[in-house]
Amino acid sequence: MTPSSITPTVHDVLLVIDVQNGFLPGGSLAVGRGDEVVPLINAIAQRFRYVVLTQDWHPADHVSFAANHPGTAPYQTIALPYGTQVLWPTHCVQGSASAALAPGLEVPHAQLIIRKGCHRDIDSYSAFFEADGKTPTGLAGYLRERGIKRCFLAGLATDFCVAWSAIDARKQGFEAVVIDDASRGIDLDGSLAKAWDDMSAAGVQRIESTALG
Ligand code: VGL
Ligand code: ZN
Repeated sequence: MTPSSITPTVHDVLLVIDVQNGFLPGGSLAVGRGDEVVPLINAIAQRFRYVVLTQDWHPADHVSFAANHPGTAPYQTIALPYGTQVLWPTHCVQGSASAALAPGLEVPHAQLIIRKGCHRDIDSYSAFFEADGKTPTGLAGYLRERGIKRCFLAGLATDFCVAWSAIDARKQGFEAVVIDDASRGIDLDGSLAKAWDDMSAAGVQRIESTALG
């Protein structure tokens, strides 16, 4: 099968990762050209019967916010019990405008929204597991009960929440396909290239949206 002939079936899901105001231009953790994914995702989503959205959804005292660690600055890293954590600008606080889905996102047939990063002491880039690698969000069970075999992923940011979700999808036994042109990365100290290396090693496929027939 050539890459230009992928037709989504009832065993496929589109995971739309964190297309939220906080990650768009003007947001506190803006991803460069993040707004460009919105019209593309709106179009791609029409091809999928099953669409799941995710929202980064942090309490104000979340451990990933530099503001909650006196003497630190955004984008530096600290050691936490579950591993190294990048400290971020305050973003996507539960119920805030930053946490709202992008106003232009139009995916009315999406049936599930997964909110993640809800616990104060642990971050969650992945739609499947929190950053300890073992606390599940429930998404894997939901997808299995729906007979899903393959996850297509798009959204923000390629090198954090999209990559971690795609790799965890593989760990949970799903095929995983990242739609590159419908995603944008933060690229912190080479994190984008590293994320692609890690995704390739995990068996994640990389396509352009034009490959969806
Ligand atoms: C994300 C950094 C912090 C993401 C979320 O959606 O990729 N990145 N929180
Ligand atoms: Zn976050």
